[in-house]
Amino acid sequence: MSIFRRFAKKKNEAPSAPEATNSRRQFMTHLGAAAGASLLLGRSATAAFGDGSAPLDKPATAWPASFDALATRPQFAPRETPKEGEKIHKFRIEVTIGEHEIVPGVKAHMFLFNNMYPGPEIRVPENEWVQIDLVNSSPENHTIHWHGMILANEMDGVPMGTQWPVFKDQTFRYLFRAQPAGTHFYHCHVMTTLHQMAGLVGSLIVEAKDDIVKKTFPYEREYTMLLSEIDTAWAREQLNEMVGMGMTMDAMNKDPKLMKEMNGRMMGWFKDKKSLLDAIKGGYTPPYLSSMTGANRVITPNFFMINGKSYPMTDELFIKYGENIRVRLIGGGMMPHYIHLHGHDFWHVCQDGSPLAAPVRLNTIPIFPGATSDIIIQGTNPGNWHFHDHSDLSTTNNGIHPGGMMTMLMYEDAEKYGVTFKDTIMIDS
Ligand SMILES: [Cu+2]
Repeated sequence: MSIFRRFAKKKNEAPSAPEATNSRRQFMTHLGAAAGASLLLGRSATAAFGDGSAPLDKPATAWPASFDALATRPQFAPRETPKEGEKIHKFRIEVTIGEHEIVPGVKAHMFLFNNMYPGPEIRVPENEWVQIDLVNSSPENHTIHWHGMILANEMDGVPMGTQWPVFKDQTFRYLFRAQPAGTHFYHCHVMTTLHQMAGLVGSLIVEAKDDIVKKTFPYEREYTMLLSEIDTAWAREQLNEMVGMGMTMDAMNKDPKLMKEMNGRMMGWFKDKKSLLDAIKGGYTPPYLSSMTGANRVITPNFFMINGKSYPMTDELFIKYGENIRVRLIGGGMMPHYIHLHGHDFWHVCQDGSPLAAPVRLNTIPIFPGATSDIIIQGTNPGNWHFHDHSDLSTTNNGIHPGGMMTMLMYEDAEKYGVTFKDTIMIDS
């Protein structure tokens, strides 16, 4: 850090050219590989270490003119309620336990939203009202958190935080205005690690009224890719334990006295830090010390999915020469993924739903848990191209490559452009 500062200062003092070259050479010698790496990125030393217009020892003093400091304010007051005559888009989402097939021969018992994993994609126009009835037909309790939505606190879906969890045979009605526009998602917030991994996640697309992405890159087709992973053995053990515990909680829910006594003691829920410390003094053992919830072991995902399927059962993306497609990537699991497209660069156009200040050209995009990125792929290079997580662990099924988070970008008109390809879905490696 100090060396960077010294070098930048020297630059600002406008040394003569030979002196500057000499400084750079000394800098390279002293810093060795680290400094060399920056220079090897293809930037000149001047550009890499400050060209005087933005010296590295001074913070920026102005953002671009397009920056709007008020842009994160909700357009509509989140605590408003629908007025007479305003349209409300209504959905019903039921939670059950069922079997989901990840790849042939691998079925997992999971929680399902409307009998699907991931849950149904909810699409609503920006700023319109959305009403979702969460119907719980499973023996565990759940909520739904609307990830990315700016809504009233009571609608945020945090159990013991903003609402009581929704017990078996209960229904909870969520109501909010769909703001802001963009690619978002929803997931259960009860024991999130397990409930989200074990199925309770889905995409929430809020369609912009005036979509800068569509205006800049006209497109007809778009794809949502919800990325997630599961440790099948851990999920199975935990689900078994949780279902048992859910039944206990269900009994408590039916007896108000028991519920009051519980006072958030189950599953590590306490009103505040003091009540946790008091409970520990009184003999309470936090679940991370002696598991109340099954096996005490670190979670190790063994299946990596795009929209609930692992390669080769993942859905392909189709494109034609000259076409733009929009791809909405959602970090719907617990691990970061690094999605890479062969044979193309693409444009990163939105992050967490909002358009970027300018599209960014990439060939690999990190998708962190909880984040969403929209990209535009332009049909510029006919063929069938791999599109996959570049973290190799995530391209396996139960430790065997190929599998996991892989799919293909397929040109429907590839043959017309002379591309020949093998008629096979598995790579023999
Ligand atoms: Cu849940």
